[in-house]
Amino acid sequence: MTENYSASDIQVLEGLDPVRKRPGMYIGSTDTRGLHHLIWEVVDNSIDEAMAGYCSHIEIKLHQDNSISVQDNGRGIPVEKHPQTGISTVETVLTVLHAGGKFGGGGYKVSGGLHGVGISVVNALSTRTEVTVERDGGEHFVAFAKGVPVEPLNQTGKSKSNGTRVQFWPDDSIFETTEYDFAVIKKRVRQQAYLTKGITITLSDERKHKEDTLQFYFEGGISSYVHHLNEGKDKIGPILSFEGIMDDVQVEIAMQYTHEFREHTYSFANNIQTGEGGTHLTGFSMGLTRVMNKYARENGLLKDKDPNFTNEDVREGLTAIISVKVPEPQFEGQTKGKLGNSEVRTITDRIFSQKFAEFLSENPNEARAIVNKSALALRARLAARSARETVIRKGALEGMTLPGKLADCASKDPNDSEIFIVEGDSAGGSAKQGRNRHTQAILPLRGKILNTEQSRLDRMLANNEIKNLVIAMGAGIGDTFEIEKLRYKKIVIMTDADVDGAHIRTLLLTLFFRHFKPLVMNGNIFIAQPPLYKLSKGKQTWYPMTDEEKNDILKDHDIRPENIQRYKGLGEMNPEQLWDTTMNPETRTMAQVTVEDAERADHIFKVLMGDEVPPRKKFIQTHAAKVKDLDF
Ligand code: 0RA
Repeated sequence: MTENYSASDIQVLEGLDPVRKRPGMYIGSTDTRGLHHLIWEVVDNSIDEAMAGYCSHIEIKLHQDNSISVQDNGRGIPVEKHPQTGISTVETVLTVLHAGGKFGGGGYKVSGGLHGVGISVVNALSTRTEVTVERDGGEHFVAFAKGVPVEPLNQTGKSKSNGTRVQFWPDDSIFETTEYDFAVIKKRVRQQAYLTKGITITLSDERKHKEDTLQFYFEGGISSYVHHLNEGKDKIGPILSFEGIMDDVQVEIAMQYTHEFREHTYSFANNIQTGEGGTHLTGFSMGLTRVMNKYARENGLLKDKDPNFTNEDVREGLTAIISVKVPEPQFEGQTKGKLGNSEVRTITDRIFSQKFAEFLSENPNEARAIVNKSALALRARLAARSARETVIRKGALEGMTLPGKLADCASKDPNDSEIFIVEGDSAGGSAKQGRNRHTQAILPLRGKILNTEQSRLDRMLANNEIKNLVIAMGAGIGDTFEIEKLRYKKIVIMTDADVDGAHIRTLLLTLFFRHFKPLVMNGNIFIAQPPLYKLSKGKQTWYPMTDEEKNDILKDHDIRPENIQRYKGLGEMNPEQLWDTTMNPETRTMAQVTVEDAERADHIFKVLMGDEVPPRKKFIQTHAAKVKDLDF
């Protein structure tokens, strides 16, 4: 370190020390999510540069040593001395918290904001960070270790171009893992490319022997996104796109109806996905409902006796992307995934409804097709309600007599109660004997439960296995579902480690995903992880859950082939083994089911459960061996 740096070192320590002490405060967590956060942080800076109109290419590389580099052809981070810190702007941006755009002078018109913690956080959490800036005719280089400059800013050559390259090596003493997931990155990069018109992003993975390079460029921006989401679906009308600016808030919407039942709406604020929605989504929804009702009434598509479309009616079969750019975004909610700026609601509503109403009145044929889709939804809703009322009147869920097949637990406190949904009566028998009777209930399911993808509530409740499950859970179903009444905090799916087991598990997940989504969101659903093998030698026994684990044990211990048992089903385990390996809360591993990626889950459910057989067949053939991973 040179003398020049003594003054700034103090600042660096003051600046970034808290980040290393409490990384979770800045990037959420130090697990794989937190790790990926580092990339988003760096890429978002380049995207900001693109949104400001200065950058057309971003190149992301995953290197063999698990470092990442992100290169852009933006203006380059300024290298001259920063008036407020006395050190160069590039070092300021890298070593002072929250010194992203603000310190740049001029900054960006709109910036990410959600992550927005700045590149300095990435720097603090990396063993090494290298920054190369091309700007003002020169190429400049600076390097840091754990946030502290170790190679001072230096001009390393001449350059006629502009841009910034950041490469960082995440600190493995901070992160639980430093292994990046290409699929996760790919998905997000694709999304960013859709949202930033005209940008080209390349992504390459050099960690594998075979280099993998992808390039994303979408001429049509979010309309291309809708096109992609609706691929293979039966569409109603063209992709509609609307945009406008009001009070510095920029609104872009692309949408298209399909003959599906489900809705696929994704909203973004400043290119950040708002998974919990917010004012932009509310504005859009309100506008959509109002315009559709008005058009339907004025054109006789809704009769006097018909009730109005609800918001759900007009969203059935809709695929839409709502993207807004807000100068000072406020993110709220549990995961900061909800846009809070109240002015955005009226702005989105106004821009959208005016243009959408215009479209409807100018295109009567398309308008009729779209409105009729909502009318169908309305009728189905009324029919389903009356069917449900009939079912409930007939007492399907009434009395709440617990099903005979349920071996309930003694505890009545949901917080320490669990229910195991077990495939087959024989495994059910073992589980009943092996369980902790005080806290664990067992519900055996026979055969394949009903395919719930397409079925309506009334039909589902006519199915005994499902009815048993619904009654056992005790919280109702559909829009009468009350999570507070849930009788078990943990609902554990326990199926065999074979293709049938995977099928039943997927069926159950579909059921939960479609009809008990709050349970999935709330983290109540688990998948038991029974072992694949039993290995024994003398008095020692091992229960490896994967082939790798088995091989590792075989490497270290001389085990005779006769002492390797592969479990084909849960039924092969005696009650004690089942308890020891799979059910005992002290020793078991369970996978918690999350809707981390609702879109992906949705897709898998659709392929596996939808009425088109060929894709399902192909999917199962391709993934049979790793179906478990794919579920979640
Ligand atoms: C501060 C000010 C300016 C640009 C940037 C930062 C900048 C940061 C990053 C991070 C990755 N790529 C980047 N590109 C640019 C504006 C400088 C000017 O006014 O010329």
